[in-house]
Amino acid sequence: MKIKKTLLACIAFSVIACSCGNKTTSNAMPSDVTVYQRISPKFNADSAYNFVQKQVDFGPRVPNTPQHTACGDYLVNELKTFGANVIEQKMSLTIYNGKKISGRNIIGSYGLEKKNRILLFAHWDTRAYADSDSDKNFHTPILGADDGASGVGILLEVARNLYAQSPEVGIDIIFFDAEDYGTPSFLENQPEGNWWCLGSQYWSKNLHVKGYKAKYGILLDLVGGKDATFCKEYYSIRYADNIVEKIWSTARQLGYGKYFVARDGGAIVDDHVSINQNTGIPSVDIINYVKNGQTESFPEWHHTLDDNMTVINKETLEAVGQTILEVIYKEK
Ligand code: AHN
Ligand code: ZN
Repeated sequence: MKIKKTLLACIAFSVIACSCGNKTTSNAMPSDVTVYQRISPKFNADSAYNFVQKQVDFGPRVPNTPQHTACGDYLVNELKTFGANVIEQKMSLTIYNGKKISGRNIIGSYGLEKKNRILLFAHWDTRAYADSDSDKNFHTPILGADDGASGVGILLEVARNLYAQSPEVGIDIIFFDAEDYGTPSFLENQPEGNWWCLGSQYWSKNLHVKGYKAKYGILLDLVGGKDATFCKEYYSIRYADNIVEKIWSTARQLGYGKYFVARDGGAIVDDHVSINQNTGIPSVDIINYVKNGQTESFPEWHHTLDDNMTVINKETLEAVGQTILEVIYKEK
């Protein structure tokens, strides 16, 4: 018994000794671990969740429907309530089948006098087709709680914080329209062309302010789902490698490394692509899209009728929202 105890003590001592390295301190607890001090205001995930719920309560937000118009008006109003300077960019867009839809990009700006600016964006429309659901639901529009509303909800909560406390840089928040009107997968003849991300394509060629420039841009897409994983998306690394590192290392310091993993993701044609290609604003996509060896996948509710409030998770909203706040309040 005595021997056993001595042996255990020896093992315990050597573990402690090892963990202290060659430092001369004899503390059992490592005393040189510095805890990261957040400088941004606390992100309120309950409030962000309510902003997601409010959008979903309108029903699907498919262009050319009354629900879409009503939600757009609501978003303009919220941004104005939170002190943003709001510009609505209305446009006519041609979709994959040659039909025309009316689109509206909603732009809220803070600190207009500031030269140093950061662009934050998400899409506010939802998909007209549940084309990843069972075939009887292919033509039913989706609620897009995660696909659409989550990114906008987080950015509305960011806007509420910007109103309460100004960061050093100027911020532009854009809610892009018609991201999700891409060619349905059930169509046998897939037309040539870039039919996703129509609102951001339009903006990238028709900036709301002549000569608009930002240091960088961050896109939030599918950022509210339970057990979300954000890999380092291909175009984001290609065009904005240092911004990817900035965001992922900030997330890790804040304790959100479980969500922001240090792995390369697949390539996603999303709202950041035309912005990277046409405006020269290096932009990153934070998106729940996982690459595992040869297989790449969206979450299982993506483009199905299951993309409703039951998949939305407050911890995920907090991980993304707090990371964004920290990144922008650190910026000079
Ligand atoms: C592709 O599916 C290649 N791009 C669309 C990205 C997307 C759709 N994000 C949300 N909905
Ligand atoms: Zn989508």
